[in-house]
Amino acid sequence: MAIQRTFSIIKPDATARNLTGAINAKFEEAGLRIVAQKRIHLTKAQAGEFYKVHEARPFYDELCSFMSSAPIVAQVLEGEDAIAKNREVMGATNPAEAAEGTIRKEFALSIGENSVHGSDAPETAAVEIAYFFSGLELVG
Ligand code: DAT
Ligand code: MG
Repeated sequence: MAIQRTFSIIKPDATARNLTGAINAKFEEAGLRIVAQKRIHLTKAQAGEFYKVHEARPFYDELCSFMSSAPIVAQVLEGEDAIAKNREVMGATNPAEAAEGTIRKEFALSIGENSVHGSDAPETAAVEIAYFFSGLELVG
């Protein structure tokens, strides 16, 4: 597997509890390099656009309200097999099902307020990176 890039978000529940550094340490310990990073406060419309794929789901409105409730940290992580590796470090969507040592097991509050987002495939990673960053902001 070659070097890949994936898109990551440290979500409002985590920035609010000052967990950015602790979560970044998990990424770096796993061999993921943070090649771009910025703290921003999304509008509900911007969160809605990002999560458009979930538009029809019953939790969509709640998800968009949560994602715009406080600042997020948007990131690009780079490394060997970065998409799958990041999903592994994140843990399952529902923290009750997340493996020991994962970010969601240690920090998530609930299935909705689950501390991190990570791309699920190369195609979504490319779209998500481009939504938040220009090429000039990616510093490998
Ligand atoms: P993931 O973030 O693990 O890729 P997903 O893409 O299925 O999970 O869902 C996106 C986000 O939506 C998830 O991180 C939290 C929220 N979510 C998912 N399922 C939910 C549910 N049953 N109730 C409330 N929020 C949910
Ligand atoms: Mg997802």
